[in-house]
Amino acid sequence: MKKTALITGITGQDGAYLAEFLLKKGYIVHGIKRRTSLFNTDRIDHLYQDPHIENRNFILHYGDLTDSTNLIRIIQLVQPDEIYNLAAMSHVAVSFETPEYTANADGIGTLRILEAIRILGLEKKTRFYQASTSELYGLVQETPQKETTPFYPRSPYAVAKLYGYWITVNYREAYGIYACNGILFNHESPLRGETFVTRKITRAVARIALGLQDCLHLGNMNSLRDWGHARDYVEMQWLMLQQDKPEDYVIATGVQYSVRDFVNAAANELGITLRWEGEGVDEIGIVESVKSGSEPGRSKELGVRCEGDNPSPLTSHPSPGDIIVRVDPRYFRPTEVETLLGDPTKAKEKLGWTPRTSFEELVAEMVRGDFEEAQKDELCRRHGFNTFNYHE
Ligand code: NDP
Ligand code: GDR
Repeated sequence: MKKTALITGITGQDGAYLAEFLLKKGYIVHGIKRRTSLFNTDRIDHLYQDPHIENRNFILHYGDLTDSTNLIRIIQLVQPDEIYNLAAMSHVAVSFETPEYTANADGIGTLRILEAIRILGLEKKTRFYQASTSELYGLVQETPQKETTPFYPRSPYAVAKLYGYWITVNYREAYGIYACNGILFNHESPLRGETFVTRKITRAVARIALGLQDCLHLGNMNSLRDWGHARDYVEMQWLMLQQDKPEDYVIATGVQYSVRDFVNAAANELGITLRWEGEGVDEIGIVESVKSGSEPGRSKELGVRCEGDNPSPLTSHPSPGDIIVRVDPRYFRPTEVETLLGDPTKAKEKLGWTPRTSFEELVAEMVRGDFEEAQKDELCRRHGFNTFNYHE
């Protein structure tokens, strides 16, 4: 018998990787997508199956975490063996602007699914994964952070996720539901949303290299994160639901870099030179010039010229000294999470966790993806079509 999984947030970064992973494992995958005025299924279009054929193994339903009756109906219809609750308003900075909605979707949304499992009498059948987050640690009480580290959330997003975390624990203890929290640290990929810092950086660096953008505006350059690859992390989400006993796990690489390190690594990939300007830069005493450390062969392979190469007639490579990274306080958060570093020992021991992708490989893959996209935009521009400058 094939297993059936239901993924909320299937149109997001993790939803797309997880759906692909479960389909390869032979699952029938159902997903909940929101109705939007423009198509929002770019990340999963390659999995799409004609709804008119029989025995599909990839099926989408319209739904929303703020709508209980809709969730109950879908769960009743699907009778899932596993539910992965990945849907959320997942942007920390935006949660300060939409705190009530964030609480509703990310906090109460989790309760709605757990209640649906209970109302439908699926407590013994359906296993539940909750997308918890390292943001729960917020103002960190211990470094590195592990499963027993006390929480101190620092944003409406993190506070909503705190509710999601504890209601998952409570339903496990109260009703015997196989329910787990994955406390995942930041994970990125070429599918990452364009307004999260890593993707904003790789996209901007690629566009700057091709003359499509002239400046990357960032907020806190000094915040430290433990960044892994989403493809590696979704496998752990699945593994958590395959154990004898439901438990909560930290998933992290155990290695930490700053936002500034990420910018440098991305610029290095393309062999471009950076200068920094703005508030916060002085804290470490620089307007910094970062000389490319990438091999010339690699830059050539990507089609970007390093400093000193002949200018191509097709691109407007920034000249040395151009300011292309500027710190802009508008991206500072009312309360910031300055540092996060995970201790994944439990996941290593019990789930056999080893992150497969290094920081350098992650950055390289993201830059390459965005460079290919930027090349398409540059082609459009050359043929007289407009391309927008950049997302904030
Ligand atoms: P994304 O922002 O890429 O995806 C979020 C998904 O949730 C999208 O499919 C989005 O739909 C959907 N969604 C948002 N609001 C609702 C709603 N009200 N009802 C139904 N669906 C909704 O996030 P990620 O894939 O990066 O993250 C997946 C989960 O993991 C999230 O819960 C996030 O908070 C959590 N997390 C992420 C980490 C990371 O580093 N990526 C780390 C730790 C936790 P649409 O496409 O229409 O916007
Ligand atoms: P985060 O990710 O808040 O950790 O939440 P994000 O990439 O948004 O920020 C990481 C750090 O970079 C700093 N920063 C900027 N961030 C953004 N978005 N844009 C900027 O211009 C910028 N400049 C500096 C931030 O201040 C922050 O310190 C992500 C989300 O995926 C959550 O859903 C998830 O729970 C956590 O990771 C773990």
